[in-house]
Amino acid sequence: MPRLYRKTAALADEGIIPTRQRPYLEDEMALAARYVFPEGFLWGTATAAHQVEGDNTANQWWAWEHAGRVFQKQTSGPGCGWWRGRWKEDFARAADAGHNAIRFSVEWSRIQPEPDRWDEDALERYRTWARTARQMGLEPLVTLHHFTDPLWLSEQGGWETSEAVARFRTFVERVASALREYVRLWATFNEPNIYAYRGYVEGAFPPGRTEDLAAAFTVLTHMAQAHAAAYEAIHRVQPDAQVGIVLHYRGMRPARPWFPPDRWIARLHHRWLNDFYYHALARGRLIGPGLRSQAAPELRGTLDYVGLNYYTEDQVRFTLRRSEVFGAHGFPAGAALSAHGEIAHVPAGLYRALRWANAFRVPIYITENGVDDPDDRLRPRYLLEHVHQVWRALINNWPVRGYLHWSLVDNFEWEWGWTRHFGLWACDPQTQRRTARPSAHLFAALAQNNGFDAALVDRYAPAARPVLFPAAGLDALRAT
Ligand code: IFM
Repeated sequence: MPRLYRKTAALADEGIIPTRQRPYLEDEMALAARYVFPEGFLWGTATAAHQVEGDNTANQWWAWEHAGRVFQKQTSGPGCGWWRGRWKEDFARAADAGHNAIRFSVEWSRIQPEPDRWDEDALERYRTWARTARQMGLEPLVTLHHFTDPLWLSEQGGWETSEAVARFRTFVERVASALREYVRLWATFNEPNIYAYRGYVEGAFPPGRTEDLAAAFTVLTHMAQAHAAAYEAIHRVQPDAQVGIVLHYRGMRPARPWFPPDRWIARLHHRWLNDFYYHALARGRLIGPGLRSQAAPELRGTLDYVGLNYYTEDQVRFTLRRSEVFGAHGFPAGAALSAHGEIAHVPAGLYRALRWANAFRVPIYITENGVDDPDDRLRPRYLLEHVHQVWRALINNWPVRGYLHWSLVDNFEWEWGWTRHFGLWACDPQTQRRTARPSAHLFAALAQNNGFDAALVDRYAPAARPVLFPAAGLDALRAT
């Protein structure tokens, strides 16, 4: 192979340039090149009930907010007005923009406001949402648990008690029976690892406990068992359903790879935060805080797909601080950051996350990916460069079936209230006014063209051009 091609081949292997464009080294050829996604690929956005519906008065988050536990004592209030009817205009926004999927969650505390009371009207309303989504050409992906629990469940001890498993199963069976006509893709839990970590180790989520690793692992275990029970319950009422779980994957790399304590703690945090559900659902083993595991064969294989939420990647440095569980997390030097510095732009981390997800040996959906960015300063580039990583995974034949951006509209961001802005559309909670950000148009073009070319990159994120279509870089290579 000539030297130039050897180098471009190396770039292609790195995923820096698309393999099939290897021979096209000229700038004008880059303009003709396109990243193409498979037919039927799902493009859409993700939301969660408590973050958009508003007026969710019967769950533990509402109580937590009203106890003043959210930043600036903010509350979710009327949310984005979905329960008061705005869901429909937002679904229409997505459909008009050419999306073909939408992820939303159902609120357990609305459907079962008390242990022995079911609200059929609430169920009927979710049925309408799912049916309307379908009629609008949006494939609904419905999450059954997204961080909120009915207050009565929390008062009974929540997910620390094994009774929650059977309770959840009953709830899921009811929802699946009501919505099965319109919903094919179900997600049992959203980010159970974050629910357990924030609620029992960090303390930012209810019940606000800190450093209680034992409780966190109990919760993770019950949620894994509840997932398996829900998997079985849904398949019983809807044999052709696709039932998955949504996992938050946070890449963890040693800050100083040459320093063994950094390698050790990065690995430990990876296993705690990322690997629990891999062991449970792909291998049928439950791990505990000491990483000893016990067999749980009933969990194995209870997964038709895996939902992957990826935002950023961490560098972990060993510390003696117990409050950080001996690992201080930071970001790679020089990485662009989200508005409040909580998300670093590390698109290659999504590729690594997908490699990890591929080990489950089931189809993969990106169920969330996005950035807090009110001015849309970083989002267009973030979006394109992450979608590029999905394409890299696809050319390896990893079975990625869709990409759902977080989120459709700005919404209530848990401990940060209304101060974070993840929407393709801005949403002012006071006026309920929606405003499309440039990224809304960019994402519409991605969805409508089922891919993208250099012209789209130049229009929305010229800074990403050298990464995605590195013609100038190749000119430089040619000169060597
Ligand atoms: O808003 C959250 C969502 O509820 C779960 N995943 C991460 C998002 C952004 O922080």
